[in-house]
Amino acid sequence: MSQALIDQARGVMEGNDRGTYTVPTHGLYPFQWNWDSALSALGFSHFDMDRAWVEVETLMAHQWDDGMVPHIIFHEPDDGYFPGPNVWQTRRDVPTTGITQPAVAGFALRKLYDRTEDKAVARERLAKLLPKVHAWHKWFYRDRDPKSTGLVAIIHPWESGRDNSVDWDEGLDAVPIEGIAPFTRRDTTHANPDHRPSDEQYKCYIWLVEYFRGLGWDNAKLHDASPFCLVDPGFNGILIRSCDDVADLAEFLGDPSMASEARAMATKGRAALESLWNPTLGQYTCYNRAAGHLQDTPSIGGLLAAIADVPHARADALARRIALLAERCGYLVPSHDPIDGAFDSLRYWRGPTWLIVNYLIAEGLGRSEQGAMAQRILADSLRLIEKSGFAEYYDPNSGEPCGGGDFTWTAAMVIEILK
Ligand code: 9WN
Repeated sequence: MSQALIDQARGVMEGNDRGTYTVPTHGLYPFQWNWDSALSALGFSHFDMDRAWVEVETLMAHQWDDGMVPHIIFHEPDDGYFPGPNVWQTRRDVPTTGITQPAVAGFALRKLYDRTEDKAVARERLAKLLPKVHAWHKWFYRDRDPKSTGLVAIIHPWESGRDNSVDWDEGLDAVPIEGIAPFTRRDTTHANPDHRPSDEQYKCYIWLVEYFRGLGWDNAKLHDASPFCLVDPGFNGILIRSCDDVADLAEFLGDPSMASEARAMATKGRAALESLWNPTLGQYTCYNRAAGHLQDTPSIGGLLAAIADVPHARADALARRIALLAERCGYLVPSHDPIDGAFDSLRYWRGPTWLIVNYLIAEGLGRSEQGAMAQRILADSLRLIEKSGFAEYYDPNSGEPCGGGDFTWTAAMVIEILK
């Protein structure tokens, strides 16, 4: 059974392989996405190590001069996706968006390095990639944490990778939608509109893009100028873990100065993460930096922080919180607490279960003495695959497949879990 699933997963990945990068799924997402690529590299690493490195190399080749790594790289023209390059107008030779996505690349590189048998080859590839990933991390702490709190903010919901999470509702209330150019969504022609963000949310997304574009995509200005400025525990957790992984890798490469810089960023971030602990919910929650308060939204972002090697007492509490969620749905981990009024079992990041987040949470819990819960999450993930195939995400009650089909990172996670 496992081998059959691995073979199928490999087929999905190969179907979305464009040679030097993968698309998340043909049709709905015809370009290279940042955190999709880093996670897909993990899948490749089990059957084609060279291709795994190439995936991350292609991503990092499109880093901006200031260190930012964009969230989409528009390698080939394709008008099947909105908003395309003509909306972003970032003026790059190969067009990209002007915002970023979760910093998974450092975490992925650590695994690629460990798994590459010929360490001379691994070191050679790493020597070129690691300074780029480190520069990205430094960019985060410079331009997305200008007051040096230890926690970075996102300025657009798309940066989080959890586009329409309930976490962003309050922040989006501060985004005016007047004056945007009329547009036609393309996502709803590929996927069921009931599974996608609402039109109102799309207007906010586009308003922010047009606003940042008007500021010339100058990252030195965007954080303070944005009406949407949210500190997400999951996003920060991934960055903290990647900084630690970069520190380890820099030690392997014999670069003590990079190692100590990266370690210092991780240590400061991990200490600051504590300020996002929400004792009422027993999980981390988002801090609305624009409004100046900790939110109470019970979303998966606060569980995803488990990836950051959090204190054992916190990991234990997160495992207990997930056990509670298990009583409220059929398949862990729902992206929003099913007993909260805003939960929607079908609508994207407002309830459905996603394999990539499951994997990242389980990976973190497994390192924090919560192996039993990690195994339970992975077992639920495989039950979903067996029931509903390689979907973009799943209804956490029925296990029904949602969004796009034949999804690259879902397939990559299956290989990662089963190998
Ligand atoms: C916007 C590609 C991406 C993922 C995100 C997911 C979704 C895009 C969209 O698809 O976002 O970036 O248009 O819906 O939310 O996590 O990287 O798979």
